[in-house]
Amino acid sequence: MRYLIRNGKIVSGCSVQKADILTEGEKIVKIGENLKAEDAAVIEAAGKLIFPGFIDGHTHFDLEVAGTVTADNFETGTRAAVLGGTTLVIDFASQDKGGHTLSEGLRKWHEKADGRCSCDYSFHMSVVEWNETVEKEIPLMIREGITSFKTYMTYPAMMVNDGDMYKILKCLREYGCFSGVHCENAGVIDALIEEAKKAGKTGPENHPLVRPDYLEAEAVHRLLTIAGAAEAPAMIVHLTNARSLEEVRMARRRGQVVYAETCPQYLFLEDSVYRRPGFEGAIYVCAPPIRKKEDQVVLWEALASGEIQTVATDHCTFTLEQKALGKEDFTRIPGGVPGVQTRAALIYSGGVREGRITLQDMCRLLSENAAKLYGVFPQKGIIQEGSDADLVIFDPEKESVITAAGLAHNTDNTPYEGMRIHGGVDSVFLRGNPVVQGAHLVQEKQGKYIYRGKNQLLK
Ligand code: DUC
Ligand code: ZN
Repeated sequence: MRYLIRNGKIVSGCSVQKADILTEGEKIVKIGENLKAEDAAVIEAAGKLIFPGFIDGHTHFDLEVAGTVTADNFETGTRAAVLGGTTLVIDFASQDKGGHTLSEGLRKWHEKADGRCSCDYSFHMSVVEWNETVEKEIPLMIREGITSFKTYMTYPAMMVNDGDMYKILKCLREYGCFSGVHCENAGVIDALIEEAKKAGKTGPENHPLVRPDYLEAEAVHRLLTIAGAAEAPAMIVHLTNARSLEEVRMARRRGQVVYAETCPQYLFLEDSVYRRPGFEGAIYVCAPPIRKKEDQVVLWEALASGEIQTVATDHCTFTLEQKALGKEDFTRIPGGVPGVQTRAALIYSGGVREGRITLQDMCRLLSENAAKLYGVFPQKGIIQEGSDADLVIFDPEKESVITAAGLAHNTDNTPYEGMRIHGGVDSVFLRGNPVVQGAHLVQEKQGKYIYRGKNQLLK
């Protein structure tokens, strides 16, 4: 099938240009002015922006957290994703602790995802235990299309010690791969939790107090010291605050290669949400926690300057009933917020329209940089001849109000409830297939597993 998308403004990481796009099968075959293709279905996109399909490099679907399982699985999560303009999600497959292999983790994640996805999907691999067997599996992971890994400095079920972190980063560097790292100081957080509990503090307002910004910044500093010793690149996932960003800057000044990701919850919300009446603060419990207004300002500046490379979501959803598992004890509230469907509209509305970033920045932050970093460029992340026809027709004038009920995700809450948004997704093509039309999902489960190559962001 051929489609001719006419008169839209094509956004790339360096330009915005009016042109027509001709797709054939899964690919973009021609871009130019006044294209003619008699056998192609014509889509009129005058007044619309056309982005390369957005890439969300940080989702958690069908994941066990704190004795429960995320409300979204791959079926519901990717439906929400594609309605929000995301054509590729990269979820975190995980090794289990207790002598398990990466291959077992990968098999599990394929079982969760295969045949269920409405957008393309790929996996990072979380390494939670390091030994010679695991080390030998790295080439196999690369052959399986996994070139980015994840390590944790917090969470007992996931964290590795500093020595193993060093060994992992060094090994990954040798294979031309890297790890995204969750940076928080686990030991001091545990001590603060113990103190809070002893003092009878049980509500969600305590969540940001036991996970303060400086304990994230300390972990970023330690991680980057370890990465420096290993002479390895590193990525800070969900960076939330000014102090952590300063650590990234210092490491870069020392000549290190450091990538950084942030998420909409850190750009649009402030920590007063945890003090909302009743148990409402639980909706916003995620780790690291939501920070202060001053941090938001610094993060937006870092997006505009290119110091932060990508905005992902850390989509990890729980219903209010699940959040209530922590009604008597805030440390039992399952951590995570939804975001996979609202990311692009939020970034356009609050970022581009508010003059904080440009359209080109938005394209780099939501699509192009992630495609390069995660080794799928130029198959994805750019609108050019030969690339996958992953296209988002975006209406810059659409107005809406975000409500949990209006989203396709499988949960009854959103941290952006009631927020007015200017701009939204109209249609989405997934590898040449119109899967969203007029903001409605018209084809499901067309997603395929994407084998990824090595990071190209430095080139
Ligand atoms: N943080 C969360 O809040 N949820 C899932 C994983 C994470 O790092
Ligand atoms: Zn996460």
